[in-house]
Amino acid sequence: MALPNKPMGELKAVRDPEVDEREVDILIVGGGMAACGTAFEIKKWAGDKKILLCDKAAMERSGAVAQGLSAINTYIGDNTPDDYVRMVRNDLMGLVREDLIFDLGCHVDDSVHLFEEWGLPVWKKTDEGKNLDGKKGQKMGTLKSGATPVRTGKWQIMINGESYKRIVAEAAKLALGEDNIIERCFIVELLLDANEENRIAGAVGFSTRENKVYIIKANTMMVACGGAVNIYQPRSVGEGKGRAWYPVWNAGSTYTMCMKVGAELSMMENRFTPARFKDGYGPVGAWFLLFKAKTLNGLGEAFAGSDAAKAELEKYAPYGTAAITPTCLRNHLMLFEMKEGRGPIIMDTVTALAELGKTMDKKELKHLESEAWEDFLDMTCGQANLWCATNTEPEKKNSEVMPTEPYLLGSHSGCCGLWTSGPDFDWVPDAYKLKYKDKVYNRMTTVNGLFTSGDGVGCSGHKFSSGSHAEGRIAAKSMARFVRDNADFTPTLKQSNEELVDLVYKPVRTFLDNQGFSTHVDFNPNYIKPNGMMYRLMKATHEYGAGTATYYQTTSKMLEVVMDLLQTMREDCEKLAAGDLHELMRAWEIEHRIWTVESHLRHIQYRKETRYPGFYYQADYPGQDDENWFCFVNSKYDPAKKEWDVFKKEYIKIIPD
Ligand code: SFD
Ligand code: AMP
Repeated sequence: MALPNKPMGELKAVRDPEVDEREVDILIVGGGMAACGTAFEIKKWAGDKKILLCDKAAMERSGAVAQGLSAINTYIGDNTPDDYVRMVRNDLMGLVREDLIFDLGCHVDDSVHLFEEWGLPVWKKTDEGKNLDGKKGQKMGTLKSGATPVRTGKWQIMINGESYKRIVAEAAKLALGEDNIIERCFIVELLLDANEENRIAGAVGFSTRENKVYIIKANTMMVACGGAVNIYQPRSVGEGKGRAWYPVWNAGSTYTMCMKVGAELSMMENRFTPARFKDGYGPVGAWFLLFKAKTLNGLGEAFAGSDAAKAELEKYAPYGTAAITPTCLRNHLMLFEMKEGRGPIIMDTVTALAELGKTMDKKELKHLESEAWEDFLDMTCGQANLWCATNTEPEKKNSEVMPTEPYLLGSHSGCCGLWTSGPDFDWVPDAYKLKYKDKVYNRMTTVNGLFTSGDGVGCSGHKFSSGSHAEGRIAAKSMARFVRDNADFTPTLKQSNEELVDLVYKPVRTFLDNQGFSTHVDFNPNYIKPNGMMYRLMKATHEYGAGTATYYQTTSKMLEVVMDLLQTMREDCEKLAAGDLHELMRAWEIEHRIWTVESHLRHIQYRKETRYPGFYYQADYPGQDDENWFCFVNSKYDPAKKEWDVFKKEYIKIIPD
């Protein structure tokens, strides 16, 4: 159940919180697209089991889809799952898990059909080729009944999606039941079983609205807490700070919590450095694909088709020379222009709208202009605000586009995450099947009973909102089977309740014990506030970890420096202090961010090539080295020995070119 908003200010934290103990069969951590998919599906398969979902926020507006979206980027429609695999493989420079992507491609449309059934307006094409948006689209029937969506690219369809997350969350809540949901519950750590090695047994978290610690035992668990944002110094500073493209609340909890219990990570070196409308972070997809806009360099040249650009792309064949240039290489071309002194990069909205307007009457033209605004109002309203604030009418004034600070994610145009099992089909290589007691469980991590989906699953990007939901549903079925097959398991925690409360409330006690040592509550010889730690992390990654400060470039020596800084940060996290519940959440978020960043940079350090130019550059190892590095990079943190291991994992091609 959602607790109401705070009446005034933050709730002060107390030394000894209440303890709420639960024991369930299935625990879902997160309430975003993937977790909503799981919540919607799970009761059908495990209705007799006890299920609980914990979201750190309120599901109606939590996660990446909080502000809504204006497109669904994965809808297979008349395409085939094989082709979907080819597209994802090319965009991610050849290295992906084709079993996971194919499996997703077979199921994703069903989630889109459900969204429409639940009330999401999907744009439709008329027989005359006109676009019908909003309620008008309904006249053409549903996608499921055969209506034609408005395709922007081959895979994307347009929606009126301001309330997308509310619609999806409502269905999830109705299916699971409000009594089985705890909102505003931040999960801090996962807990392994006391009797069985490498077996998940529970999780511990706290309420951000009450002084309460949750200790939850579970037989099986899904962790779908999204990707990692605010790990690098954002381009937005000062009063704009807090604005980012991906959801600022997602702090790498998925990766950190799973890695800390020993789950294997894969491709953590991969990041997504998106090109976005400068300062407002508005996505560019609709402008490139729907409005057919071009980007120009500072000299007004359409640089992407130039000979210099072609020569640059040829270096990265076959990906660079493919019909659709991979996302990282599109960035690479922008950076190339900027470094050559031909910046800034401009989205030519004026020409695009004028071109489209040529065949339109006055009313249609007005509608087109309103669509340009709605694209942002539906998913990144800050960009529309910025346009207002800067007197930008897109039909009269162009806007700047800029590669942003890096994000870590596994569902959009990136592919970092956990190494998980593929489906149990005969065409799936054994190396891609993870077993527990001789049975394969799709989307299970290398920790028995621990599943993930959405941004959590590594090596299979381009799922987007629809694919994350579908993957949550795929994992739900697998979890239901796991819990039935292992019904005799009794989760037993290694730690006492007292030890767990001590862990979660440590920052509160550090604060209470030391707050009198200085006159300013934020500065103290005996503690550091999470805000200060955030600046330390961002400065380190910005300068040494291939942030915007160095045009996304790092070197072996710089990586050594940042590793050293991270080590000190981790030690200093022992002294994090939190005076209220919001700050306690911030303390745990920064802890999660630091671990996630460390895994990212360890992977970059290990992969001695530059696989994703435009996302990052390892200057000591420029270019791709297929001979040595056409493989996944995986890592594992050993919770018992507190040691990291980073290693290669074989890539297996399943779908021919
Ligand atoms: O325009 C804890 N995305 C787009 N997808 C599309 O289909 N179309 C688009 O148009 C897309 N674009 C886009 C997108 C995202 C954003 C922010 C913008 C634009 C501005 C991507 C999708 O949104 C994304 O792929 C999915 O949402 C990923 O799903 P999932 O479930 O993996 O992550 P989530 O939805 O963010 O949910 C995370 C949940 O975890 C909770 N959480 N709960 C408990 N304890 C903790 N410690 C927790 N930490 C996090 C969160 O509250 C949330 O509920 S465009 O750019 O291309
Ligand atoms: P974005 O708004 O950049 O997140 O992109 C939304 C969707 O459009 C994703 O599926 C992208 O892969 C795709 N996309 C964005 N820009 C381009 C482009 N220039 N060419 C092809 N696909 C693109």
